[in-house]
Amino acid sequence: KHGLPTYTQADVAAHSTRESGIWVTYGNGVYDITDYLDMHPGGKKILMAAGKSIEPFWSVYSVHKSEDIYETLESYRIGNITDVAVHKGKVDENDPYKNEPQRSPLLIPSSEKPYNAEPPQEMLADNFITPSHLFFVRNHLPVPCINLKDYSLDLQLPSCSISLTFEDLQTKFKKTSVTAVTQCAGNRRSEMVKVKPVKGLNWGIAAIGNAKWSGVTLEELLKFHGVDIETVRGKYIVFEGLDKQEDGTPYGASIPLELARMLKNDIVIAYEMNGTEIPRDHGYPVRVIIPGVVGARQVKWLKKIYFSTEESTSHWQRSDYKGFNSSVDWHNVNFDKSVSISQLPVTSAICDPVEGAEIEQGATEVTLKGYAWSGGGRGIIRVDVSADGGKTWHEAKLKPNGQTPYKSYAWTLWEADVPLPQNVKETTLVCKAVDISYNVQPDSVEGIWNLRGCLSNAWHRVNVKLSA
Ligand code: MTE
Ligand code: MO
Repeated sequence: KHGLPTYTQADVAAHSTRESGIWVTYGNGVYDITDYLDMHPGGKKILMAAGKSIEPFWSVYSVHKSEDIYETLESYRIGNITDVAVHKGKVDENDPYKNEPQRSPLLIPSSEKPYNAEPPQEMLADNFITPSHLFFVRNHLPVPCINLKDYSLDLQLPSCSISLTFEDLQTKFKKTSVTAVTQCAGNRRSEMVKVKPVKGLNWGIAAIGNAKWSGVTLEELLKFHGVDIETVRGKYIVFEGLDKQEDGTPYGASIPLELARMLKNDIVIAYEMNGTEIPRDHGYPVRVIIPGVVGARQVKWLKKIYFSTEESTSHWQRSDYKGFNSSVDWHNVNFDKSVSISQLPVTSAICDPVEGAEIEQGATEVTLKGYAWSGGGRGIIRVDVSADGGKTWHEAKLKPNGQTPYKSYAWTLWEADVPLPQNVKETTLVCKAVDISYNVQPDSVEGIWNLRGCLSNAWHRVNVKLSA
């Protein structure tokens, strides 16, 4: 290993395409795996690590933990890395982001402060339950540091105010679980940006995840304190977090009480995600889960719940997360005139293959994998896929999600082997889903473009290369 050339992380990062060669690192070794790509038993997935460290991927795909595989990798070694230990500068005491949690190196950030990130899309359809460390993160503010001993959830009820400790939540009530999708309103925004620029994080298709949340149902919590959600006065139920803007106003959101009544005991004040405590990025110690509804209302680091005659006054309720027609732009937008996004429209996406992928020479079929989901608990009844840009369609095989058609809060993963067009150099793979109400996805982005790039749910298209 000595005497080999040395490289920097930047040199490795510059080798992430077949043209430049594909390099990865492991420990302080640098490996040129270009010639190995077609031999990799796991296929194209190895490209996720192109230009990066392969270690975090190996810890997810643990079949790699064997001497043989390490030896194979060693045979591709071309050098050593010079700057393995990234020296972190001194912590800036005034930085509001100085206490952020540890995060998986697999997440791909779209912004660091506040931290926003999505997992590699090729990994998303691997698991029905998205592992917590791979779940997308959407933070608007620094992650609050919460000591469980000091934590309380404040309920402002019509007749009194109640303060509940974490232990109260765990011990005084029945534990209920719900498996539900959380999706950011901006998921798939990058497709909208291609039509015309918008304001917002440039999300790919992975600002969505499916998790099992456990806690107390909102209905039970209220009933225990003598409040019947059916008759309580007010028009909205408001949730506030412990994360605060510089002027001290917390992140907040609301849903109409009418919707809360419809969802009844499906709304969960959660203290567990996927069977363990909620990770800090996802709302430790308590967050509200409102299945079928846009991510923005599922307030993390939940501090306060109250009833009101008006919507939450937070910026994110009033001046964000709303839809507009394609002719409205920043010079003529009026946020007050638009309805807040709550239950989301039907969507689907191809997770694998990815844009620009090369399909094996001589292949007659391609295997597509992806997700489909609709808001409001509307189950997915069909996913159509095409390998010729939408001229001919095939039905994907849906994996049952264990929920019922009118209460399908979880996503539906699907797979399809689709015949490939012959004698062409490239083609477009497409998917579109149909929900139980026969809602369909729009065929193009143009007609649904909006200035914030929300609700981007057109047919999902992936261009791939074929070797003729
Ligand atoms: N709650 C608080 N307190 N602060 C936030 O910034 N972001 C919201 C919502 N709840 C947010 C929040 C948005 S826009 C989304 S999409 C989801 O959390 C993301 O949840 P996740 O980070 O667990 O994936
Ligand atoms: Mo979001």
